[in-house]
Amino acid sequence: MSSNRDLADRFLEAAAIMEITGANGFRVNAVTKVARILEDLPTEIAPMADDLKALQAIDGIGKSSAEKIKEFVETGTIKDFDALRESIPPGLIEVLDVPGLGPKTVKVLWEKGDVVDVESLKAKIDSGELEGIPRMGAKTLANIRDAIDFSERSAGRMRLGEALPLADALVARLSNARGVTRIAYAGSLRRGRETIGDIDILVASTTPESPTAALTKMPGVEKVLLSGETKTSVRLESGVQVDLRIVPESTFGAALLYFTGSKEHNVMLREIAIAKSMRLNEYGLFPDDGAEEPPQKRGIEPVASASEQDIYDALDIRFLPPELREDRNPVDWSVPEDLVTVKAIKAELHCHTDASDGVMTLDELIEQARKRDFHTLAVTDHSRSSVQANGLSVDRLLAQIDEIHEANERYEDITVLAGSEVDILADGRLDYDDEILARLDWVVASPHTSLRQDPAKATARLVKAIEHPLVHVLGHPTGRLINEREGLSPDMAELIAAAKAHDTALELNANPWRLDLRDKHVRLASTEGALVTIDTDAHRPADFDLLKYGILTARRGGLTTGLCPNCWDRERLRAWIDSKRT
Ligand code: DGT
Ligand code: CA
Ligand code: CA
Ligand code: ZN
Repeated sequence: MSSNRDLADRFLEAAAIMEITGANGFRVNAVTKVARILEDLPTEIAPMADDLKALQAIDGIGKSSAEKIKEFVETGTIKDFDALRESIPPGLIEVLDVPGLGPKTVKVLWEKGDVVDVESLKAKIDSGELEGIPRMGAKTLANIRDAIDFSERSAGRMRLGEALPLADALVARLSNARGVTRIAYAGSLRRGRETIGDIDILVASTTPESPTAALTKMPGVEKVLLSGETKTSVRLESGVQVDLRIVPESTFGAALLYFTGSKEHNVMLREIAIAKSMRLNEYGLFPDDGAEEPPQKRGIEPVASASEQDIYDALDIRFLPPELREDRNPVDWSVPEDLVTVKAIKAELHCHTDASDGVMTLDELIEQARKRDFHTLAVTDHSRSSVQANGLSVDRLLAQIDEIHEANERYEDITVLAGSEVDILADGRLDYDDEILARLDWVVASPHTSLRQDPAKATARLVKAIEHPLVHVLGHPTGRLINEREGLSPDMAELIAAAKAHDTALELNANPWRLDLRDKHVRLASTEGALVTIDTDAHRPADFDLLKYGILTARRGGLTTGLCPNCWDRERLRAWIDSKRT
């Protein structure tokens, strides 16, 4: 929906096609740079797009890019880029979307292997035709085949981090429609799943046609799939489907419970109702009189229907937060009182400054943490092996430690710790010597490379980092990127046992591309009593707001504040941190 995003995508696509067709690297970089600038721009560019001078005043945007931006905003397309598209087989663009396949490889596959789309790529790998082509060893080809399978398996499911902002915007828009008295999103989104199939929205309205029209006539709607009195479905240009249901206000709670699901949870609640001689459906909980016809159609008053809480109460079971409604949890399944919340988080322990690949200065980073009332902030830039992320040499790190300690002196209200996100090398050794690590207040150890290692090696590698006496937390343990990269598959039970034994935490990285630990592994860690930190891995100010995705995932795993160091008070957190320095 954002024109900056759409524009950036067109520039990125153009850059990729230029690379495939062999354009000069300098020109390709210039176009890529424009895309990055557009992505990072804090405000929408469309309103200023008719002013070529103002566009060119933005660092990195030249005359020809400014003209293209203007053309896109005015006409919705860019002729030069359309022509580029026509210079390659149309299916080659989707080959570029295969995770891990860059333009250089696609160029080779096309020119030397006659690959024109994903189908021909699959067929030619399977038939062995591509073996022997430059740079295409058997292993590389097998990896490409895996990546295609992986992306096909995840096809159609959108990342939570994309769906939630979209749903918030939809709810805001529809709540302004005439007659709307209640509105909420439901489904897997409300349960906080890491990917969602479609967006479910419930509305109570005195005039159902107005929210319905507000949805079908909304910009960004590609197709109206179905539009009736109580249900409307549309597909957005981003490909995601939105289901809007109009429900009676008096039974909104019953509808919310039903459409939040999961299906398994609904089945369980219905069985509990039946055992108590009642009937549960999306209109309420009713006394069961044995009749065939649904009770609401016979004017029978529900026992409970206005709120979810009323229904749980009437069934005599404890309210289950949406994040925990995934499995067929037994009725006596205990719901922890002190599940983590966004508000309970008081420390950020994994984030980056412009010393490595972040955009914030140290002071800007501290300001972000203070704005959120955090009592502790650990600055963790990348280590020397992460060359692409401008990782710190030992000398730069030592200078930064002093700089951070000086900054810490300036603030009463926040403790600023000198930390590092240290690479875990393929064999489990860390990227700085112990003598250097010992000078840091805080150490996050994370895997960034060799992410296709076999599981046994990965387990040994990560356990070695967990056991290291100077390490506080294992950062994004698998390195997976949702819908994009599978990452390591270590034996999680073994990692969790090692973490517990060595008083080392496992990180739940809140970035919605990562959510690593994933929910089920948080659950295992919680059950075993291992510590789990929740951090945003912020590289820019807005990243601090990604915390909510980590919290949803943590709650799905049943994580309580007692096992989450970010929720501890300043003294308790510091005592644990310092226990690894004596
Ligand atoms: P998704 O969209 O695939 O990520 O997953 P959900 O859970 O959002 O599923 P969806 O959109 O098909 O339906 C939303 C909720 O409606 C679902 O969680 C539970 C409820 N529901 C849908 N179909 C059924 C059904 O056949 N039986 C029961 N008991 N509940 C259903
Ligand atoms: Ca759904
Ligand atoms: Ca749905
Ligand atoms: Zn990292």
